[in-house]
Amino acid sequence: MKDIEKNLENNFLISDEVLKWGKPYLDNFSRLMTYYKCATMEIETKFNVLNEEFALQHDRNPINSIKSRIKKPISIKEKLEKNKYPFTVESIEKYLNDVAGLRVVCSFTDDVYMLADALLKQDDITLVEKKDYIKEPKSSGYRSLHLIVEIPIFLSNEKKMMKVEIQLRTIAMDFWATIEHQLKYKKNFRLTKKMERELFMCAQISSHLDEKMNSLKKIIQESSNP
Ligand code: 0O2
Repeated sequence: MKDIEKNLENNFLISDEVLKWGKPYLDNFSRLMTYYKCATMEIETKFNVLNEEFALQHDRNPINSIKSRIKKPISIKEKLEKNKYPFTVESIEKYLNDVAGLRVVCSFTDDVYMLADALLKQDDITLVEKKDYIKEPKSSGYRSLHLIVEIPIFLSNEKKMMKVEIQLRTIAMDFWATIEHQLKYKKNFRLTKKMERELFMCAQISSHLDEKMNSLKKIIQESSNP
């Protein structure tokens, strides 16, 4: 029990409501979070394999970095409550798609699509939802390719299907999203309309940069493999 409480506290959930759940329920919560962690590990391995294989064939790595995270209990609670669902282990599994999240940062826009296609072709992966914010950026200017996939994890006595959200983006998209997030969520400060417009323009500049880099890569590729 102590371990679970400590684990929850480490995740910044200071909520009597959750501690009131009692040991069996807390155990279920902890077990579910572990399953999500296992699912992100499976997907991360798949991307690492694709990265290695591509490097063998093309002499460069398409993946710059991979980060994974399990949503904090406090964020899980807020998201469920925002959507009027009860904060229970059952609701988490049923209604949330982004408890397990993976961010794959690539060198070029072409790599984003190549990796997404290669992953989705694998026969243990099921696509649940795809949002292409590269082709259709958000009104903020945000660009990334989002996939919600389902993947099996194999436990000692059962196979469990788990959902994972994957965000694929280029270094330029990641730079913009990271800085924009930092600026937007600064305490006691609200961005003005002018600042939002400027951030949108920065997103367009980063998009232009991606296009330039992508076409340079194509020219170099074609001249080295005529
Ligand atoms: P965290 O901690 O990154 O997970 P939903 O997830 O269904 O509630 P929505 O809008 O349908 O909401 O999901 P969507 O559009 O797929 O985007 C969710 C995630 O994309 C966000 O996660 C961010 O990581 C990222 N994102 C979306 N829009 C923006 C944006 O304008 N700027 C930045 N920097 N990131 C964005 P969370 O839930 O915010 O948190």
